[in-house]
Amino acid sequence: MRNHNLFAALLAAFPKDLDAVAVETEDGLCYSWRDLDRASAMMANLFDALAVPAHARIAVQVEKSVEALILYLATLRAGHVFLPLNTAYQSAEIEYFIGNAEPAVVVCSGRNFGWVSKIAFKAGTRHVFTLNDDRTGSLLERASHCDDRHTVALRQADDLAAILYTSGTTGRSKGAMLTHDNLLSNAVMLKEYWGWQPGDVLIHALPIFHVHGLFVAIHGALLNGSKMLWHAKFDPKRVIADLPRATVFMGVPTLYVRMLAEPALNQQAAARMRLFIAGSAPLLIETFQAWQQRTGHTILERYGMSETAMLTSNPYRADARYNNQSERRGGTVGFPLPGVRLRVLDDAGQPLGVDEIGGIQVQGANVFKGYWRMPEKTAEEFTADGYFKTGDVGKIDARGYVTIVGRSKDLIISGGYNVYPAEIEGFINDMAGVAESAVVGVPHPDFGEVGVAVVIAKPGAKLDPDAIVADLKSRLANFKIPKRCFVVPELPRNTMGKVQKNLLREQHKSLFA
Ligand code: MLC
Ligand code: AMP
Repeated sequence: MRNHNLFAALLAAFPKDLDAVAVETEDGLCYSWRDLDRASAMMANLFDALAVPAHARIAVQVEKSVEALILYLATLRAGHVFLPLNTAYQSAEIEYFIGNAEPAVVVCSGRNFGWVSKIAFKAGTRHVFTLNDDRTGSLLERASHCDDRHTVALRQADDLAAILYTSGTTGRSKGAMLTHDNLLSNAVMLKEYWGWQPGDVLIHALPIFHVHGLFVAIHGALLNGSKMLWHAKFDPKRVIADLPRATVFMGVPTLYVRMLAEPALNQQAAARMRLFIAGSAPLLIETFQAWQQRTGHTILERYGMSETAMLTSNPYRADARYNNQSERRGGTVGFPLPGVRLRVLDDAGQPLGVDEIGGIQVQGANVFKGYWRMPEKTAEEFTADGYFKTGDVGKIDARGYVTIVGRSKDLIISGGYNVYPAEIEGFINDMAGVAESAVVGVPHPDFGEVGVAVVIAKPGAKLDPDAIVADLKSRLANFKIPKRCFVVPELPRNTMGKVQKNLLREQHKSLFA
């Protein structure tokens, strides 16, 4: 029987020379392909020895490190479900994810062990390990006693490989269930579409708890047997210094904006590069053009989601198998990728014509299996004929290029991270003296968009905007904190009494100009 385990496909793509460098860190530490194989085997054997039940969730909140990458590979290898968590999440957020996912194993950094283990044990998790970014922690200690050979667990195409939590416009976060086939089919197709070739070297500078850094970047490099230059944290100067040793870079728009602010970025620095890819948030046309002028390279913008991995992409080169277009058009996200069916519909569910704006729906092998233990939410997000409603609003031009013009979901994308206003408003509304609040996204030169909170007080109550922000800071991930907070007498409303967020956005649009 064929093994559909994603790790089996990645392992099969390892180069013949297993002693070649697979990952090089900024300190010059080199991990060979053999190291990735053996270390992931040891961790997978540890999970087997613990008798972790098949298809168990392994929740991970650790700093970026090569060992964290190996933990991801080991989870797949042992046939479990990887559940990555943003390092910025605080206890209330972690408590929800662990309570909802009921992981068999939780891995956290040593400094968080106290509070994370308390939450995990309370939720019934049997094993809590630590993993630090300096190659220490109980996970590595325990795995070091395990055999470094491991037979990859047999998995079906439809078995879960990962759960990624994405917040909802209402209510709590939903865990998007991604199967081995969702991830592998997308990765195999992108390898072809983006022309990965022998000798490619990827600069990996994104976090590894989201689709972009974890799947698009890592699967791309591994499936091509390509070396990764591993940056634990994005630093524009260090990325620019590494460009002459690399050929591929992937980043959210903020990374490009920050690199453009560096005088060292020029044609010479980028001369050896083959491809710059951007996504996760809208890339401003100004950034696209400035990059072209400074480096001579045209950024390839693509569009995806946690629920679907990659959906559309500008072309890498003209290719008769696809659409024969070679132009990477700034401001667009390109064409539906091979195997992805994408349509734009009006509110009544009728298909729209060229350049008409409506809701984007998609279908394909890449589209997730549903939300973890939320069958009603899953049903709501799919149409009767099996298309997933992305919540993005866009149009398709006469040549087939897709443009995202907005979102029907109330969502702010800040520096590539999603922030759901409803979640922040819920926390503010619970504060003493608050009658109501509205959080809106406004343009920001660095993060693209940031949240601004507008709050009204209960009659007689006096509110301090700084105290509201401080309270939020103590409870929520830092990127979710509104960059400004205003206490006002009233919120603009329509005749139905609904808060008019568009007016608030308009009012505050120049705050960070
Ligand atoms: C950091 N801060 C942010 C922020 N990141 N504020 C708003 N939005 C963000 N994204 C704030 C912190 O709260 C803190 O504020 C201050 O900046 C410094 O924090 P830091 O952690 O030192 O920041 P920095 O390292 O500069 O991080 C910026 C960044 C990071 C752009 C490098 O946000 C990042 O790596 N973003 C990439 C996200 C990503 O990978 N997205 C992919 C999603 S997948 P204070 O006040 O506390 O000091 C997806 C699907 C797809 O969407 O299509 O790919
Ligand atoms: P996430 O839930 O973090 O996976 O975020 C997915 C969302 O990011 C999508 O639904 C889009 O709104 C947005 N997104 C991703 N790529 C792009 C892009 N290239 N341009 C505009 N928005 C994007």
